[in-house]
Amino acid sequence: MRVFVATNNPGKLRELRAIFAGSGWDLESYLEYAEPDEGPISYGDNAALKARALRAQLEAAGIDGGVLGDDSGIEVTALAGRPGVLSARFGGAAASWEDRRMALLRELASEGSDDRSARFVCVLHFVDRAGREFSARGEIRGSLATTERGSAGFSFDPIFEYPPGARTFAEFSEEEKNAVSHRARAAQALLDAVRAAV
Ligand code: ITT
Repeated sequence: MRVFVATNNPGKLRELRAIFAGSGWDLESYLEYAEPDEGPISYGDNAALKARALRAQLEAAGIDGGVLGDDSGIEVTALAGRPGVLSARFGGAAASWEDRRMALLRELASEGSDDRSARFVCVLHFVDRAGREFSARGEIRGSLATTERGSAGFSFDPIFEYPPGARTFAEFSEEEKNAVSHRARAAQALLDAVRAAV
């Protein structure tokens, strides 16, 4: 099945392609995808917004296929779950991935808490060719490292230790991350839901 992914994040796209490999879903990007303005409300709303926006853009271009939106984030317990749904913009619109990681570690340090626990959350929203909609969520609990380590993955991966105190996601191979990640868990739940509905 041909499925277009509503993302401009190459790290997500690469992971989703690998996760869905062998599922019968053939994930493609749409270069002209214009992302909608995300809201601060929920991962589910944002994932749906992205998928529906891409669906409308594909329809306008006369292209047929399913669409998949991913909204995700990192939630730090000692920061009351921040940055959460605002993770992509944490530290300001112009910040680099490294700036964002450093800003998060600084914010946790200034909180003065010993609790370094954190989780990644992902919601995937799928709209099939007939317009039926499915949504699924995945999460993974770990902890924040004190300094970044590793060079794989993207964004917050170099400071996310899984399990707590062990390697960071940026020290995992892509296969290792995709075996346990929030995104992989959401994908499995989504495939189960879609297959159950057929
Ligand atoms: P699109 O909206 O174009 O898909 P985005 O990066 O803006 O890309 P989100 O709004 O969903 O996507 O923000 C998710 C952010 O959460 C992402 O930019 C990272 O900072 C963080 N994040 C999510 N999953 C992650 C992962 O697996 N590894 C590292 N950081 C992750």
